[in-house]
Amino acid sequence: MTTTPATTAPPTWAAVAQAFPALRQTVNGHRLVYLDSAATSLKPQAVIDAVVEYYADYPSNVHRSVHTLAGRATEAYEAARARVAAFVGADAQSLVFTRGTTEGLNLVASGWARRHLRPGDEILLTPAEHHSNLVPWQQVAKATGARLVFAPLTADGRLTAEAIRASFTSRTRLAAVAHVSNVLGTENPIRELVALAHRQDAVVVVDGAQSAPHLPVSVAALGVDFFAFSAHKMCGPTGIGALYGRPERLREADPLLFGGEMIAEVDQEHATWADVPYRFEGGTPHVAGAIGWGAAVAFLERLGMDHIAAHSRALAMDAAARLAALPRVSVYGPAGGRQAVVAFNYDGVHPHDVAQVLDSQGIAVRAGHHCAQPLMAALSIQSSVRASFYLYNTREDVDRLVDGLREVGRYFGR
Ligand code: 7TS
Repeated sequence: MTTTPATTAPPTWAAVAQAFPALRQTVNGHRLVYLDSAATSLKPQAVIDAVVEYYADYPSNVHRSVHTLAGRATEAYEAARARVAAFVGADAQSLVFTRGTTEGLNLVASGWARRHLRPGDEILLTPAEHHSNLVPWQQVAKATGARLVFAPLTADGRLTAEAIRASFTSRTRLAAVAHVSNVLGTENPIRELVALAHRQDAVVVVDGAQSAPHLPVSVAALGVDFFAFSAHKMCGPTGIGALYGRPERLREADPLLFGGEMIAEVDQEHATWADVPYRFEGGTPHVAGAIGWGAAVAFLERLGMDHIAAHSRALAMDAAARLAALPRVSVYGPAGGRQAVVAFNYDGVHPHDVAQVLDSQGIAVRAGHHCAQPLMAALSIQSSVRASFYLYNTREDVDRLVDGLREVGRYFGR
């Protein structure tokens, strides 16, 4: 985690919550407690307004027409790129807009790895990866003859620098690891990974889906080659995300989509590509999404990422400790050090039933395998319940979750 000292007092989080219209409703007769932000976050009014303003006032395509509305749309789209790039410590020219983390990881897998990996090369992963950072590499391995290698986790689910060192070989050409786990909330030692990888020119791909919303991130300070993240988990619209890539790596990659707006010159038989990042943005992009994401980043920056990191961490740590103290509840992951998420099970009650009883009390959680089936296998479980916290949650929400679980016990007579 890149920490810069907080220069301002933390916001009043209960007041921050008022910026989110979705929280003004009751669900099943109760004030909504939204604990599913790892799946997608709620959206503040400022983001909704930015999207509405685009559609109402200047709903034009970008990078083509010369009329006034088109100019305004292009300017807003590119301003959003600059803002999102700066948010993760990158230059605008190294930030490709995608549909989300999944597309960004696929772009690296199909565009870069398929072209550069050879039989016998190794791709280093962990057993805790989201399927979006696993399945694309399985496909690359099948297509190129490269081999998947998994760095082991500790018994409590952590990835240590020692485990990375022990799993790295002279054949490792690429490592793809989540910055923060979407199930355990653990933060992985990316700098150590980068230091090892770059000694032998191996490429480091970071899945930032769960870190960008919560931690101050600097891709420059981390030194990663690629970093993929999604707007919708950080107060922005769905359907848009970004892939940061070191410009020289981006230039080594093939585009995923071919067509309009990604070319330099085209004749009947051939085409050449526009420079990065535009060669990866064929077709009309998600203009409203980018503009809304820019507004989301402005919203997060106003609150301060250090404050947000401390807040979501404190809530998750508090919830983990209080849930672990309940009879029949098992919490997964390390006791210390988790960011924003708590996965758990209630002994003898299926996670979906737990989620249903919580929902009947207006508490939204996710139950299932969380798109991390290999991790479920490593934990010797099929599935779990997951509560995930963000900047609009408060201690009162943790109280509601704990009370809700007591109700689960009463409901199922346990
Ligand atoms: N990587 C991680 C670590 C994630 O948590 C997710 C989404 C993705 C990749 C994929 O992101 P997308 O925006 O392309 O869909 N995670 C979850 C989750 O934990 N529950 O629902 C979606």
